[in-house]
Amino acid sequence: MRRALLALLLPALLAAPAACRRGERSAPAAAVQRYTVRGEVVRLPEPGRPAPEIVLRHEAVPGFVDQGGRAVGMDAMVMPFALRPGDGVEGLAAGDPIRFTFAVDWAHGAFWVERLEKLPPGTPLDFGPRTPSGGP
Ligand SMILES: [Cu+2]
Repeated sequence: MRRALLALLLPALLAAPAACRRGERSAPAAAVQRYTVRGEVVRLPEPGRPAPEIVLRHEAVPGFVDQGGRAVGMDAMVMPFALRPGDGVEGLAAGDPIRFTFAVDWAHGAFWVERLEKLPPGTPLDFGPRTPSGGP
């Protein structure tokens, strides 16, 4: 499990400036948060672009942690995510309901998708605002 996580993180670590890497070697994983949410494909990556990204609409993310470490949550929104080399989007089309995991590395200002899973057509999704924690 730990090895698999390291394999996922490695590309991000390699992309980080050397000065940055040196100081964070002890606990790099703690700096990256991951969220698994549902949503839909808005726009697939454009072929031939050097840094591919996919645009997704996601449901609210109640536990989303901001740059200051506070769990502020995130409302539903349309948002671009980086795609890492080798992460396929085969079989996906705009409008498809999906479940996906995205990672946030505030130290490097990076958001990227790690796993995209197609949900059955017609899966009901809720793009309303998040329920305030402790609210009704
Ligand atoms: Cu968002």
